[in-house]
Amino acid sequence: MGGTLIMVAPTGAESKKSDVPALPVTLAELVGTAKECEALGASVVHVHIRGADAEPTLDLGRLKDTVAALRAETNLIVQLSSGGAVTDPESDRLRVLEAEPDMASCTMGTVNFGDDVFMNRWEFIVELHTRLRDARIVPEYEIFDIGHVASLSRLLHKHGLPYGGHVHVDFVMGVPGGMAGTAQTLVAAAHEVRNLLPPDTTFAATGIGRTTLPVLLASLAADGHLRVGMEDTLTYAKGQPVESNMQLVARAAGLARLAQRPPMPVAEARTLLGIR
Ligand code: KMH
Ligand code: ZN
Repeated sequence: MGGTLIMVAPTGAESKKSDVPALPVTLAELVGTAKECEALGASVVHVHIRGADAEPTLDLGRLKDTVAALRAETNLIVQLSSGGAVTDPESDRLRVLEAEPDMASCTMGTVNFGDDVFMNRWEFIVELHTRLRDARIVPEYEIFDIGHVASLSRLLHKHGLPYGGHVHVDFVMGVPGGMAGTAQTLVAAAHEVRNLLPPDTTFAATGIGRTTLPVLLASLAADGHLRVGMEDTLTYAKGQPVESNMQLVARAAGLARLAQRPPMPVAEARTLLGIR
């Protein structure tokens, strides 16, 4: 077993700043958070941005400024969310690639998302996968349900490998409407990856809310990587709100060391993922 790639997802599109004051929503807050998380062992930052009103936005100018600032102030791999918020139109989600990040997310199917629907039509997935390759951006395929692994297998067989040739997936577990955030489900999803995807495919995992710790521990044990952050987790322990993204990255890095799989340096993560 090698080191652990730790990705931080600091903001997301679902929580309101008024409900969660520690959520980084300004560019300064995001960059400051990213720097501190890098120092604690993160190698990738998964970015959703907010507008001046602190609401989620896919404004291209702001996205470009964000990528530039993260590149200037950190050495992190910059991954933009192409998922945005559930209300974002497909055209805006595709335009995210014009901000030229190192990576972008690519969700592998439609899923109920709490009371909402996170829509990802097949034609949209094909378009996003193709544009990512044309733009030389490495995808992170987001897997909200086990069937999404089979969809990814179909995508790769019909439309070819992504830019760089390496396949990396992220299990987003415990979303109400998606796969459960349990060790058993993670093992089943990892089996599907081994059965259906190229042999060197890597996976990371995150568990939403109270599934955070079981998913983190199961992924470490199953040779997976980790995503942590306030996009997914707002409670550190029962009755104890998360204070910062750094608190979550520090916990993940400590557990990774305990598992004899210490945080992977950024340069190693770039090589693993095939980032240009
Ligand atoms: N905010 C969710 C609707 C992604 O970043 O690509 C979608 C999401 C996945 O967070
Ligand atoms: Zn996201």
